[in-house]
Amino acid sequence: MGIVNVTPDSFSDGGLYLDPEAAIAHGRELVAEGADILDVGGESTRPGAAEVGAAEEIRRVVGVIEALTAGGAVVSVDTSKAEVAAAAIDGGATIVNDVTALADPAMAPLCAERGVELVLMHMQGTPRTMQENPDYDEVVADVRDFLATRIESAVSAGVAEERIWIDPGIGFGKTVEHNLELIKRLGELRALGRPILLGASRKSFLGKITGSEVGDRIGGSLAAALIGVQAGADAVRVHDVAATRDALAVLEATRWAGWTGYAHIDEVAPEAGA
Ligand code: HH2
Repeated sequence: MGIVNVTPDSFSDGGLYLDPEAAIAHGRELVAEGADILDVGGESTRPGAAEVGAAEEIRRVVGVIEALTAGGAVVSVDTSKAEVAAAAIDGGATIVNDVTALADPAMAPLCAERGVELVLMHMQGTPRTMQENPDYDEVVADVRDFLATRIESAVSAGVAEERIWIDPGIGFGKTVEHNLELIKRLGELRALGRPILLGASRKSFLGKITGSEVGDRIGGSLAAALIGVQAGADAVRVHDVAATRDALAVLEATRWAGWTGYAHIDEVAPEAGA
């Protein structure tokens, strides 16, 4: 999942793609790099970010979504407002990525009615306050229990269970330790029976570990994506699609190394110069 932030203030690429033409070009580039899904958002959720009204969020994302879906891209809309999600679905989005996991009571009924996929993400607190004092009894169990209740709410509002994704919400009300624990033990969330999305790309916990500034966290981001997929993530939400694709291709190839079950193994010629 490639990130298209149509915002002035996102933590890593704020302002770069606020112009719709720039956002559309960026989305197309990410598809060319191998993104299966584009996650288009019009409101930053970084700690302390300004809230945006629905009308402004719609103005930022809908034209971009229309252009990208017209070109064949699969688009998710990164919003917590049902009004924005509805306009995005009209524009062609088929996935709603809700970082508040249904804080808006109209969100689940909308997703049920429109038959779209729904990502439920864990957050402690709100973007304005979430990093003040994150606190858990046991972070993995607490996140799992929260997601279980939100899956139940979505299903009872009529969302088909097979359309639901879950996400531990790396960086949303979590210390460095909490983030690391969640990535390392991501597989425990599989008990909920839903596919897992992981978003660690360029986040500040990586900078705290490596000392790298936000634009220079690709190494840390790739490591987090690989560890996350090894631990059980089904999809990763990233800024650097081409590099992530390459890293995951090596992981995938390594998983299959030595397997002799190919039907036509004899036809696989040794690679020249390998
Ligand atoms: N992280 C961000 C935004 N949306 N959605 C999901 N499902 N999971 C995430 O981890 C996630 C998300 C924050 O990253 P970004 O979009 O790069 O920044 P900003 O919120 O400042 O726009």
